[in-house]
Amino acid sequence: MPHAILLLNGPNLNLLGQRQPEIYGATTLADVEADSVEFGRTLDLTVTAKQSNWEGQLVDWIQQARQEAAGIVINPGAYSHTSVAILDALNAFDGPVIEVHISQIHKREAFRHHSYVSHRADTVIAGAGVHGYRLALRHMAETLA
Ligand code: DHK
Repeated sequence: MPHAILLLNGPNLNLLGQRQPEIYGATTLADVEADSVEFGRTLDLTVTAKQSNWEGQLVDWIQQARQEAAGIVINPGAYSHTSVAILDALNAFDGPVIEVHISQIHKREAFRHHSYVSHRADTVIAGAGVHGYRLALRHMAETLA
């Protein structure tokens, strides 16, 4: 039985490929999402990909995942550094949580060094570019095996 995985991307990640490509790369979110679904299939994971710029929408989807997903891969974008609400929602989720940052946040501005989501995440991947999503899915598959 494939495991259902929720892949969540937060604010401004809809602009992947257009926004600061020197930091976030040239790949679009549509490409990342399609690749994650495909790659997930090879790992026996059914990946559902969602993106929102709205904190409350992300909280709603994380709450929904309590019934619908075995694990969550999340790039919370800037909400990593601000959102106790997203942390609280993730704390109400029982399965594995993997936090992905495309950039190496610890090499960047000091305000990006702290992530509220990291207080809950079982695994944190930063600085691997969009390949970080594949790394997360591979690790998720091993964790759930
Ligand atoms: C994406 C963002 O939008 C930033 O606000 C974070 C993260 C870093 C990333 O590297 O994917 O600080």
